[in-house]
Amino acid sequence: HRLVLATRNAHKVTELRAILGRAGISLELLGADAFPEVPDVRETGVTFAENALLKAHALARATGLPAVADDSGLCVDVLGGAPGIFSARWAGKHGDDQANLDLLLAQLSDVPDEHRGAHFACAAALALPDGTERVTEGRLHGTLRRAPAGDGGFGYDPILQPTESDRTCAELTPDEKNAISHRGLAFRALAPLVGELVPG
Ligand code: ITT
Repeated sequence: HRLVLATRNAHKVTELRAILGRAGISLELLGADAFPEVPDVRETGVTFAENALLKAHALARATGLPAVADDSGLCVDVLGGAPGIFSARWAGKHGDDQANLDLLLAQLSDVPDEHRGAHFACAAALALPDGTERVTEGRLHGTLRRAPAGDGGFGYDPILQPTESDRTCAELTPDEKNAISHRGLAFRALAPLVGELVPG
């Protein structure tokens, strides 16, 4: 299956190689960086699914190849679901994980433990050059710590402790995280659709 991956986030590339590789479909994943001429997509959607589809369609159109994309983020209960689709630029600068995490912790400093529920959400999109599209979603529920812990993963991983775990996502091994993560769930659901729609 020759498939291009519409992301400029190296952490996503690493996780998706592992997740899709294990899903029984071998995929040739080429990052969007392999196509420097393809402009960045403006993420104008109001949902994870819309933004994932925007990214996948743009790369499929530009390359003539089937494309997959991930749009994801952290949704905090007490903030009504924010940062949500704005997770990558919560503190202003796109992709500044440390600043985003520091700002969120500061915003939640007065929130008591029993109200620190949150979840990661991921939409996985597949787009073909002819316009065919599929999208699947996954969530990982947990609670937010008061201080970061762990060196693994990326983004908000050091503060999200999955329900029924005593560690943060950043303290899980990559395999442990992928087994339960929003991204693992979304892309394992997408894998059979890739198998149906993309020639092997
Ligand atoms: P692309 O659009 O190029 O794929 P991006 O990093 O801009 O890369 P998003 O717009 O989907 O991707 O934003 C995702 C943000 O949500 C990311 O920067 C993290 O802050 C957060 N996030 C998503 N998945 C996460 C995970 O598994 N662990 C921790 N934080 C995550």
